[in-house]
Amino acid sequence: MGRMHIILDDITKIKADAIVNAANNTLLGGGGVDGAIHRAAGSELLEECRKLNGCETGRAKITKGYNLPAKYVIHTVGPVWHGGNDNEDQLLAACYRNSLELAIENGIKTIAFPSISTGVYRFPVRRAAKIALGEIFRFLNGNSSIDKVVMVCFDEKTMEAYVEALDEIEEKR
Ligand code: AR6
Repeated sequence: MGRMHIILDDITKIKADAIVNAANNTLLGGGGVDGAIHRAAGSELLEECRKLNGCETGRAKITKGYNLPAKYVIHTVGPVWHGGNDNEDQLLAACYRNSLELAIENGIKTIAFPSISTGVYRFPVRRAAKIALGEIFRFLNGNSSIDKVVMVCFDEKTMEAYVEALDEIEEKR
């Protein structure tokens, strides 16, 4: 297991250097985890987000965490699921990779991710879990400056998908 952890929790409660937000292209808030993060962080988060001019799908931008226990929020935009032939897998992997790269640039050592794209954006969760963990492990193998990555699952079904994906990766080792 090492630096990778999977937990069942509410990401707005996590005390890490950064939590990741599954945002949309406007970065101006929404439902799901995005809504929860904006509510918990307070209106200053939206004020800072307004200055960022949105974010492309697969890319990431950073803000402060304001009233959150986390110091920073890394906002990334996952792909909307259109059946799998619209570059969804590559864009989802890019979300994790670009978020981790931004973390390193900002001296972040502990980071928590939600299950990007598997809510409102309808990406199949088992497929998303394999891509997420594969990308995180690939990144950790090449970077020693990140101490801890936590996948924060909000429901049992999501938790099961990520635990299964982790088991599969560990069996291959
Ligand atoms: N902590 C951790 N995970 C959560 C929380 C929470 N507090 N709340 C929800 N989740 P979603 P997406 C889980 O829909 O699919 C927004 O409107 C949720 O159960 O939040 O990337 C944005 O503005 C699911 O497993 O994000 C975009 O428009 C996972 O987070 C759009 O939704 C992702 O679900 C993005 O859709």
